[in-house]
Amino acid sequence: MKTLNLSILFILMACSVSAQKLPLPADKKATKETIALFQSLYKLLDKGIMYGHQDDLMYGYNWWYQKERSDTKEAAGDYPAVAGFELGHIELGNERSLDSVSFEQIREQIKVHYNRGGVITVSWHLNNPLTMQIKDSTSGWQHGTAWDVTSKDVVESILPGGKNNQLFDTWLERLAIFFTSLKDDKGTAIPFIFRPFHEHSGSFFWWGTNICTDQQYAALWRYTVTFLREKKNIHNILYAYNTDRVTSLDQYMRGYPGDDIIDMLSLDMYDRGPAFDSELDTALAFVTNEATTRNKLIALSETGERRGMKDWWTAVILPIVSKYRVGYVLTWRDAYRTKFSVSGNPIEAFPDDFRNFYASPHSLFLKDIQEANVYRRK
Ligand code: BMA
Repeated sequence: MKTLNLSILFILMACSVSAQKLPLPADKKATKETIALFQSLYKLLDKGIMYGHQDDLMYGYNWWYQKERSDTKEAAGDYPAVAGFELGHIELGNERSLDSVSFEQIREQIKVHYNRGGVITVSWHLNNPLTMQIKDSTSGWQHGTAWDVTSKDVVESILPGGKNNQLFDTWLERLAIFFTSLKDDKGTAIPFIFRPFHEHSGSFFWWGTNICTDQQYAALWRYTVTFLREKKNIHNILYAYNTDRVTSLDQYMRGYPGDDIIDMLSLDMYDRGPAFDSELDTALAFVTNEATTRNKLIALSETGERRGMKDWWTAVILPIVSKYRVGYVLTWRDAYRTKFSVSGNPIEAFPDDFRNFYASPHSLFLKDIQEANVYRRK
């Protein structure tokens, strides 16, 4: 009897230890599907590297919004595990994004990818609310772009007490309306990763390192998340903190808004030449270490190939990223007909190497994560 009791006790202890090991999202009110996504992604950190592609389901090099189409699928035979979407200009009340993609169609494809069991990530190149240059379709306001860094007063101007605080609230309101509309057929809120105010360590967006103070940056984050969580009651979001290339942890953490806000530590680094290998290796070492200590998810949330390199996927990105607990690697958009290529997506240019990346046991595409049932659907 005593032995039996003891063994039951051990089983109970073992269960509670393994349950304790899985951390929870920062939002204490996160929906159960959002908790499931967070914990599934956490577990997948030890399984392999998901492949993500920006706007994969919206357009490709030579097609524009054709349902079921995907450059990734055409190259490798499967959809990416992570589908990226961009919401720039939703704040203006426009029907199309800054990349001319219809928000209605984005909503539709988010749902499609969710139903397939894929992971969704959303970026937001929101305009500059202070330097008003572009016409807003609804209110007549004029705005500059996300890249307009001509003033250092932007963040201060939208925080409480600033002259654009009300305007920023309107923008967040529009964002919230879109987020609230992301539901499946049963009315369940679709969980997704949101990565606003990205690439903080650079100074090419109005929220960049030298354009606002670290305190203002953290306050901007906290204000935004509090607005969505508390005012709008939105609890299906995992928030990704993000920088561009960095050389130290101190630099990476500048302006970090706090563990109660952030779910994922992510990094954007494009390959601009041979120094990339060691730069990425070093940065991933301290970012993944920090994320592990804080029980956060991890991603290389934007990257792109070295120009002209034919085996970048298998010779550079895969070996470096495989050394660390990186959840996903996302390459940027295959901009329709423009071959816009800061990112230069090498899927089309070097499909054989991409197929080798796909064939690697370390890379995870949609079919691999469908098996993981990341939303724990019955
Ligand atoms: C950038 C470029 C831009 C695009 C923006 C948002 O990196 O691809 O052309 O407008 O992302 O998708």
